[in-house]
Amino acid sequence: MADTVKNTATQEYDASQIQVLEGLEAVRKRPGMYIGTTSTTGLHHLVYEIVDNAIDESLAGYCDRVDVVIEPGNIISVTDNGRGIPVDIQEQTGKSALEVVFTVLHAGGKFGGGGYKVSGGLHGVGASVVNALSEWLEVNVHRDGKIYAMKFERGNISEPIHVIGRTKKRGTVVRFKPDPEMFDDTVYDYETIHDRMRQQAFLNAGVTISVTDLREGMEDNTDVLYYDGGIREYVAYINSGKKLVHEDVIYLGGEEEADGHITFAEVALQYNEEYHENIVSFANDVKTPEGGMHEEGFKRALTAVLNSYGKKYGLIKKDEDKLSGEDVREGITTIISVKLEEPQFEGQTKQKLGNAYVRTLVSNIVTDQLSTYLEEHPVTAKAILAKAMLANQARLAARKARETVRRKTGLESGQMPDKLQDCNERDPSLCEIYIVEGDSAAGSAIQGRDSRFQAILAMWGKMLNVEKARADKVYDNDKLAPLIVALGCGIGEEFNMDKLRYHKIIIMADADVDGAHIRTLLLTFFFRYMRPLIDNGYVYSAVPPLYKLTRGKKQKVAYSDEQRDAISAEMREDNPNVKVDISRFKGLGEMDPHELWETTMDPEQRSLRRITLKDAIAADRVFSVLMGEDVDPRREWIEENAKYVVNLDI
Ligand code: 28G
Repeated sequence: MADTVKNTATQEYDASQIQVLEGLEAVRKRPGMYIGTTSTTGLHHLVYEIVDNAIDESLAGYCDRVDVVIEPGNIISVTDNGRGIPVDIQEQTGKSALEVVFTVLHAGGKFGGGGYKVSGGLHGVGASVVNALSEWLEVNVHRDGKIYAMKFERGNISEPIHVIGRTKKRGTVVRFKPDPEMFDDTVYDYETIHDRMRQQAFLNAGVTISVTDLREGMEDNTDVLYYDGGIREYVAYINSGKKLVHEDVIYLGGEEEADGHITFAEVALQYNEEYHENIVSFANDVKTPEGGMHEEGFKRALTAVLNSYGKKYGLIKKDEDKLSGEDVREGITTIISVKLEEPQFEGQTKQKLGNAYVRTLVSNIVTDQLSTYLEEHPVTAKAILAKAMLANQARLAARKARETVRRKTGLESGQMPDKLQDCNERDPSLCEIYIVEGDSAAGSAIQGRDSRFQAILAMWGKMLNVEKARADKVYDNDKLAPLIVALGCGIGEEFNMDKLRYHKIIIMADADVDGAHIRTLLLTFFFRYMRPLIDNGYVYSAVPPLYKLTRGKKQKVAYSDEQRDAISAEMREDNPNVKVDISRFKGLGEMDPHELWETTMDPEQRSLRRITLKDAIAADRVFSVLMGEDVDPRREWIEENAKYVVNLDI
């Protein structure tokens, strides 16, 4: 009798499994379709996906603590103190919500009534995808005084739901081990997870998120992230160490209800004394780097409010003194966060918020509350206005300076600078420019290159510190002007990609501290004034070799210590006692033209590192430390981080 019951149960269980298996098999067949990539980025997305579910539970109002642990063996455990995923069998499906969440693709929908279903960077592919891509996953639910457990292997149920004990707590614990069959690399990076958790803690004021690394030797990796002030503290964090135009972070926020749908919007902002704008926006805790309606609403209202304040108090007198959007955003740090029930993500990479009513909502909030704030804080108001009006004047001055530079450098005439040895090819997509630091390296590069498609631009000495300079100074700078003219695409407001003369811009500098310095200065310049070059992947770093190995007449070069050892072993394979001479390349300048061509410039043999700046805020912080006014801390920082700077794209 007991046997019969068990059999029936198993059969039913098998039958319901078939469909589920098909669902999750699809994920294992084409993981990239569900998590974007199976690189380390995808590996980290698994954690974010699970944490997002816990954050959803906090947005629903039932959870205020999330603990993330990296366990030995790169196992991830996430615990929340929410209601616990429901475990009772649902009538329609014959399964528990718990099983559905982990075995049905796109399971989820709105949690509870009136909450926002937050979908992470992957837009809600959810826990089932994590399950499918895990060697094993186990979930414990503390609910109604009991602890329920369920286990899976590669998405298949290995232990159906059962009670394993009693508890006084409530909440959900998910532990999983990413499947090495699915990922290139299954080693987690504490910093990456920590950064993301900090962002989530900023965006969800009042939620405590702890991050702990229990792997051997990682004892120092532990932090508890809690920000009562939410995005106010986020702005203060980004601006920390910068000179401020005003002390207080300005906070504006509110919510709106229409058709039973509730939309929440908040903005925090503070001006610093630098010249670039830093606006970072989110929709449902997902970054929207392409902007969208929330950003549009903010920008529109900011410009309008500052102009009307200026007019009202006689600061802006004439119409031609009217502040532009760029003027009022100079030096601004802003976080915009909106939460809505059905976000529409648009644009090429689905990173732009499309819901038009959000523009009106944000614009109304900013118009009303910022006007009031300025009235109540006249000192801050005057400081912001003064900054924007100065920006306005500087822009006029820059325009004039540009005219002068055009005449001086022949920007218009098409005449190229003396420091450029141009190539013969005219099609930009086939052309490369090497920016070479130092006299002798440039000399070797000029002789060693393939002049059909490779141009060489020599640069000398210390460059202008662009972090501290306005556009007019940049144009007038004698180091940067030749670079601007050679690239042909203009800078800042005038940037025009169609005029770019080379589609590979290759920075060639030594792998030492000075090389790191020049590389960072150039990247700062590109980042601030020619940002699309980086966004489009046109900027590279040359990778010069570190060692030369010689055995008799045979010579090889190595780009790392590991490669040196491997090549050395290979060279003496047939004769272990033979002498392999290993010498270190001290710098690019010491290579003869032929060597430089073979090791660093020949497209058939060289390796190039593409420069990507994924996270504008992170980059901003790196640059700020590097470019700060105090020379000593900067030098120390470069020395400590030279490795990192050399490998900025890693
Ligand atoms: C620890 C790591 C990740 C979660 C909950 C709580 C509920 C839930 C999660 O429900 C199924 C579908 C729509 C209601 C909801 C509990 C309502 C009542 C929940 C998590 C049922 C999902 N009681 N906590 N899912 N919904 N935490 N943490 O995943 O109708 S997921």
